[in-house]
Amino acid sequence: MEYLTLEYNGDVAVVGLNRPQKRNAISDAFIEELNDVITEVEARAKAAVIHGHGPHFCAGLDLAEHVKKTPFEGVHGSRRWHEVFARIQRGKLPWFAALHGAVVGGGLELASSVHVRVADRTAFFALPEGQRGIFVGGGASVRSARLMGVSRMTDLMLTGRSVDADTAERWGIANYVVDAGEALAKAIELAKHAATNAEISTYAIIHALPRINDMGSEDGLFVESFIASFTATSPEAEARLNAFLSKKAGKVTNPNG
Ligand code: 1HE
Repeated sequence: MEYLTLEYNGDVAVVGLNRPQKRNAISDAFIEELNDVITEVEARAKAAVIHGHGPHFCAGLDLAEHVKKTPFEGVHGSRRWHEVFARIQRGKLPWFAALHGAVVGGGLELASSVHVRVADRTAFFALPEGQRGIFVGGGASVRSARLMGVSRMTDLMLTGRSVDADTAERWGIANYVVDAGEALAKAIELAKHAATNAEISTYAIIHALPRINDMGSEDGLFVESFIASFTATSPEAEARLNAFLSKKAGKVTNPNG
């Protein structure tokens, strides 16, 4: 592979963006390789982690390639990002991102398509498209806006400013903030835990929650009942519920010990 690395840690696939000399900027060929890696990961793993090699997670769109495109090629390019990132957001597996350094433009769009984001204290987040004379095209107007809210995203895009990891956590972009260099280990730990969930519950969590979030309350509650019943009456749920009742399954832990 030219742009990515792929390793396995038990049931967890660890995918590395690996174009550090260009700050992991995403070209057309990079997106196609990511698409192929997702296919491979879905066939073998139960959860996945994505991280960046080098000093940054990802500098976004490969701007050198973008300047050569016609308007129509630009639309197709954006739609391809949507297709590939949708395979992450609404695929078979839960994805976790380990973020450090620049999480910028398309890098933030990629990070917004995963299910849980762990940022270390070196991470900074920005949408500099306004400064570049372009617009977001990898799903940020939908995914990143839902994470942080339209008002904050408008501010980021109009001012081009960066926000740090703690602000990103406050804004709902990052789920966890850890010390420098610790994001990958934390993301793998979380992914390993998610890999032990019932597959059907994980599928419901990653597919139903964003859809219900887009529905009106009554529709959402109605859909929730069917998913709740479908998962709870599965053989796996029966086995897991019985394991708890016969004291063979772990309890929920108190974070304060
Ligand atoms: C790139 C890119 C890139 C770096 N496309 N080549 N994204 C941006 O507007 C972010 C642009 N990048 C930066 O602001 C900085 O590079 C960083 C803050 C991310 C990193 O800074 P630094 O000092 O570590 O690296 P650098 O020296 O700026 O970059 C190293 C090399 O990577 C350099 O190339 P070189 O040939 O001179 O060594 C840079 O030109 C190159 N490089 N970023 C191409 N993005 C689907 S729509 C999505 C829309 C967007 O993503 S817009 C946001 C684009």
